[in-house]
Amino acid sequence: MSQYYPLSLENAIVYARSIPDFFTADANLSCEEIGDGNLNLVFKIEDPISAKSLIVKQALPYAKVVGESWPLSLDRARIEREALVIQHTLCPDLVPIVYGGNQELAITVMEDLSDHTIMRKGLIDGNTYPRFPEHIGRFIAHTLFYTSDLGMNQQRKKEQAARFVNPDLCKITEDLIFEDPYRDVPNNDFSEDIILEVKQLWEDTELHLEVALLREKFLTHGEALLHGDLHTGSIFVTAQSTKVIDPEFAFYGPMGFDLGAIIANLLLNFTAQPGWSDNTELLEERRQWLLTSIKNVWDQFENHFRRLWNDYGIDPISKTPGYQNLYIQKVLRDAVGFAGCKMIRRIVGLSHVADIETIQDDELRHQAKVTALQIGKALLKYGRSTSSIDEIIDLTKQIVQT
Ligand code: SR1
Ligand code: MG
Repeated sequence: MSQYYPLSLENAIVYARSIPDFFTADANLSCEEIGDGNLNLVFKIEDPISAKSLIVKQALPYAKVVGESWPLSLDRARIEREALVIQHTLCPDLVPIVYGGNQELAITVMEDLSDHTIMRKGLIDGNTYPRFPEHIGRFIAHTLFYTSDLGMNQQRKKEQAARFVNPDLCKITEDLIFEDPYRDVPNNDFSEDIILEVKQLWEDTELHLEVALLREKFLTHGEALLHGDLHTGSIFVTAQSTKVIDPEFAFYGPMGFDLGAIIANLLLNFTAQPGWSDNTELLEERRQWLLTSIKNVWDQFENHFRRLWNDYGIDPISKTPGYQNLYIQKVLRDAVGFAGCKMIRRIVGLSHVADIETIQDDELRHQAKVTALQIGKALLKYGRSTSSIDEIIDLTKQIVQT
């Protein structure tokens, strides 16, 4: 029988004390539940005397954002914990340390990152993060390369892929990103002011074809171990540091998916900027920083990935002239298409982004949604023809100029 129960503040403290060599036995620990995500409980436990702290994260057996009517497997806590350990091994400076965990209680205990800010909030507050493109480009390159057939033993990769079969969380993505926004279903969540744009989306079969091709890749292309939900709410930042958290959607999927998530979320913030920048000069400056960051993320990813391939590729046939270029081109095209899907889902489907939703002015909020849909559709339609990231930057600029 399952031993699972949702932790109270007191239980979380008891559990935190069981982590060896962290808190002293006489520490007077405090605990608060700080989770603001859609799916889990997150407790911060602190010793006010030593100022040492850690996080106890517990998966709930249902989606918190919807309620008990949407059951979810607790195995996602194991998947998240194991993904964090792999990602930390590959990028120790970019992923929190895991101190422990408990399978039955669906708990992971990890490093507290309270000195960092969630990137989405930091961007809304107008901050910039100069080291972010190198950090996230390197994170994506290393985690994808070393978990793919290019960088790890191919038989071991199959065994690893089996440990990351993640049906419940993939089903959320399949529904919320690749299906619901393109048809009239109750699960959608959009404001009445964009009903015309949404109806156009439902009727646009040229667009649906692109979504179907990307959905097929998501369902069938197990290229590498993805983070699976790499939006700016899954990233902690300071000016100097970047930490990637929350890989509970991890599974073996197409490499472009994680890159697409980063591109989409920077572009969603880009579309929201008129709601946050109170003069034209600041607006232009902020938007330029976001577009330059998208380019730099891609360039950093590509440079790191090519270097890993050339220096650490394990497979002689992958050194065949021309193969690497075609592979990188495929990843770029997929990333652009997935970015389009991920922008559209945040406007039409369940679970929106604060960058847009918290804009106070109704007209500016409306405009941000319309622009996000325009860019998302353009990325989807252009995705399969993309040959450089610069084209995506130009496409975005053209859309906001017209
Ligand atoms: C029901 S979960 C909604 C969304 O939150 C997560 O962060 C994922 O993006 C998911 O699609
Ligand atoms: Mg999350």
